[in-house]
Amino acid sequence: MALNVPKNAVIYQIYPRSFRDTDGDGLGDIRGIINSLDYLKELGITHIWLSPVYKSPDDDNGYDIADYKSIQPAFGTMEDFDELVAKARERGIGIVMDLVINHTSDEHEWFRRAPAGEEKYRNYYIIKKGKNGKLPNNWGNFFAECPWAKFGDSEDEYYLHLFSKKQPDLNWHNPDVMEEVKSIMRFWLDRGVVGFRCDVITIIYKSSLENGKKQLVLTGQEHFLSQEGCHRILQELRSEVLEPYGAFAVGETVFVDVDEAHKLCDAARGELDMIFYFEHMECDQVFVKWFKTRLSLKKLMKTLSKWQSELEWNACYFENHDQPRFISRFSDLGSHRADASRMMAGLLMTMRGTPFVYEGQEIGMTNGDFKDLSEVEDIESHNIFKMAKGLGIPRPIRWKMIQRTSRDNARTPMQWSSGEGAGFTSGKPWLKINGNCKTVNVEDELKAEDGVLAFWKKMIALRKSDETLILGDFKPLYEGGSVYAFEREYNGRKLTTVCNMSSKTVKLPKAIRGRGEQIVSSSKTDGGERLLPFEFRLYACEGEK
Ligand code: ISL
Repeated sequence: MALNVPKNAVIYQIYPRSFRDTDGDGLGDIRGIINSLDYLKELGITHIWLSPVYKSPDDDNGYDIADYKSIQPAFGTMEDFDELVAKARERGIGIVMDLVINHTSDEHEWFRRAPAGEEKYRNYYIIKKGKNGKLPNNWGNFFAECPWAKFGDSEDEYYLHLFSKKQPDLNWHNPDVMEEVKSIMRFWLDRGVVGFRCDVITIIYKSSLENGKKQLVLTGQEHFLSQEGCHRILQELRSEVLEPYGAFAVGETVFVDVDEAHKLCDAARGELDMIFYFEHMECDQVFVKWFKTRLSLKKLMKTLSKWQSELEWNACYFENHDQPRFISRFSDLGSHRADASRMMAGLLMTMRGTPFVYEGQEIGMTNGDFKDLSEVEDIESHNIFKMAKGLGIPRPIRWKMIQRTSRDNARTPMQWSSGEGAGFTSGKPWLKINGNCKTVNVEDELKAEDGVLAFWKKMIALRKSDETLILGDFKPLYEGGSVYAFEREYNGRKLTTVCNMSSKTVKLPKAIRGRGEQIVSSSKTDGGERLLPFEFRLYACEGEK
């Protein structure tokens, strides 16, 4: 089986509640996406990955699905969705759905019917008796909750939830669950979607419910992380559902290493097209993501090079709805926001694999400017704040932790203009709009010829048209101080990417001089031996024909 994702794809992630509101309720909607299609076409992207738009009580902003075959009323109707698919297709843009199949919402009909005594639906979930008045096992939970909650009115039965209490885990030992998921996937494929982003896909199969080895995070993971059963499920979904439609799948794979990634992405095994790994998201953390330290450029470069060298094809990303904005991680960003964003565009678009751009990244949006926990909505942030209190961490320190790591940092509304509601909404936005919308917004960027957006457009266009960027192999060239350089090569033609990942002007290292003609620079540079703050350069060497 070959890759189904087109190699020249550039995928744009939309977090619908934060993208564009057209009815004034403060929440983005599908109409807002439809109205933005020309903007996205101009940007040059080929696909939109839609974070969940299904019916949901929104305990985890749609990642708790109450009905997989419906649209959240606040986002619009099924007709709106069909219109989106059709109008996107007219512009050469494919729609990718978020497939959340580790868990449902506790408000899903299956979960509601289970405690009412319907054996069929009880078997859809993982329900277990407690042990002598204690919980069924000692596992951990992603959201720092207890992973077991009382099931229905039962005195001693619990259901497993690796995320919030309102997200009961599905039982993937039950063939009926598999059939339901196939039917859900076909439902959307029949409506014209071209692929899926598979939420926390490597934890769906629990091979036992035994106690786990005690760990600081996620005790029990040896029983649910990357189990053989998960690979079998992916193979079945691929051969029976994705292949007949020629659709692709990108997996969100928590705690994955390179060996596991090979298994998941090896075309011959027929599982996923590519994965989102996390290691490069962890270069500014101490052990867990809530304890942040200075971004280690050394670690970042090493990690990028490792994954780029190891996998022939993979998903490339620096931002999504769960991660702080990447440019905000540079400890010395200072007044170089725009330079850093342009540099990241150059880096992302010249890497090997499918680039994913997260909404707002293309105008250099930064972390939310939250001043207090009351301004943060994310369930994970609130849970961690509570847990840290239990550990005796003083409030100001707890707040600092959340301020820097909260997933809401990337979920602030899209900044369309400097006007009221940032052009996102005419109502009260569901999450505080970043005050920097006065200067960081699409409207102003569209007017700026050498702005951030213009550079992202240029790099996206180059990435889609240049064979070496699309098909070339990858070789790391230089990782020193703040300079990162690598080479892409195809049919003897070589392209060299050089990034200065700091606010200091530095010398172009000797090792990467003479790499051919400079074809792009992100700064107003003389092209000489000095790399300006956060400068990106691309050199081309035609080689022998
Ligand atoms: O970022 C994370 C890992 O450190 C977690 O916050 C995140 O929950 C994890 O990556 C899984 O994410 C996905 O599944 C969650 C949902 O809350 C996230 O938004 C989603 O991307 C549960 O469905």
